Amino acid sequence: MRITVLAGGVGGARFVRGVRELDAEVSVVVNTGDDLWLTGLRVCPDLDSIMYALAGVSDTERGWGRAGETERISAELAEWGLGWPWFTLGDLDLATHIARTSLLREGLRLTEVTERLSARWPLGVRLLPATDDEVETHVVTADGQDLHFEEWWVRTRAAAAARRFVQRGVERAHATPEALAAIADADVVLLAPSNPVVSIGTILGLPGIRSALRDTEAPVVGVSPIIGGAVVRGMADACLATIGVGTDAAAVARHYGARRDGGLLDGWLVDDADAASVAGLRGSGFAADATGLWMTDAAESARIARAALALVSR
Ligand code: FO1
Repeated sequence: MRITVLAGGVGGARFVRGVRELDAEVSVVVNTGDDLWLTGLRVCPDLDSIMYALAGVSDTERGWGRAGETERISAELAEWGLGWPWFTLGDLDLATHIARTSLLREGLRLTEVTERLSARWPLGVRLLPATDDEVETHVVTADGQDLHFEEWWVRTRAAAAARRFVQRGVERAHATPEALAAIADADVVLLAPSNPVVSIGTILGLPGIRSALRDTEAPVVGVSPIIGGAVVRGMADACLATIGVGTDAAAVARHYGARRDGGLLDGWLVDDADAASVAGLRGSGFAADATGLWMTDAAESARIARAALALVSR
C-alpha cells in the first residue's frame, strides 16, 4: 500500500513516526513555508524536524533541533551581531544547514538535497518538500508589521495578532513533480494533525496541490489538530482566528471541505472529546469517527493512522 502524508513540522513528525509503523510505502509531502536564509545558510525547520525525529536524533523535549546540542557557533555569531539570537541554531543543526546550502549551491533542487541528507539514516519514509521554490510565509500583523513567520512565531510568540498570512512568491512557484506524483499515485492520502493554516494550508496554497488532491483516486483523510476545542501544541488557534475558523475539530474539517462538495476530505478523525461532532460530520459528507488522538508515542500514532485508514477502507 502507498500512503502519502501532508505534514508540517512538530505535529507532523509525531504523526509520521506512527504512519511509518504501518506496512506501507510512505511519502511525506512537507511544508517549506517556514524556511529561511539565516547567516547565509538555508534553514528548513519542518523538513529537519521530521528528518531528525525519524532518525531518532531529535531533541524530543523541544520537538525541533538535535539532541545533545551545543551552541558554540551561534554564540560566536552573536558576538558579531549576526543571526537571530532568539532563534537557537545548535552546532549539529548548523551542520545540516551547511550541508544543505552547499548542495543547493552545487545546483541540486531542494528535493534532491533532502533525499541526500535523509539518506544518512534509515528513515523508513521518503521526505518530499512540497516545492523546490522559495515560498516563505510572512505574517502581516494587525499593527502593520510584516514578519517572517519564524520571527512572528518565535521572537514575538505571536503577540501581535496576524491580520493575514502571505506566501511570498507563491505566484511564481510550483509544487514539485515528486510531490504531485506522490499524491496521484497514493492508495491513501493523509493530512497530518499539523497547523491547518501555516503548515497544511501553505502546502495546499502551492499551485498544483489542490488539483492533485481533487484528481487522485486515493481517498483523502485528515486527523484533527484540535482536541476538545484546544490546540495540542503551538498556536494553531491564533492562526485559525486570522482566517475566521473556529478552534474546533469539526470547524477545521468544514474549512478543508467535504470532497463530495468540491472540498478536500473524504474522511476526518476527531478525538473522543469531540465525538459529539461525528454525526454532524457524517451528515455533511465526511466519513467521520472518534478515537484518542494524543500521540504519546509511536505506537499510539500508528493506532491513530490505522484508525484514519479504517475510515475509508470500508
Ligand atoms: N522554535 C522555538 O520556539 N524557538 C527556537 O529558538 C527555535 C529554533 C529553531 C531552529 C531550527 C529549527 O528547525 C526550528 C526551530 N524552532 C524554534 C522551531 C520552529 O519554530 C518550528 O519548528 C516550526 O517552524 C513551526 O512548526
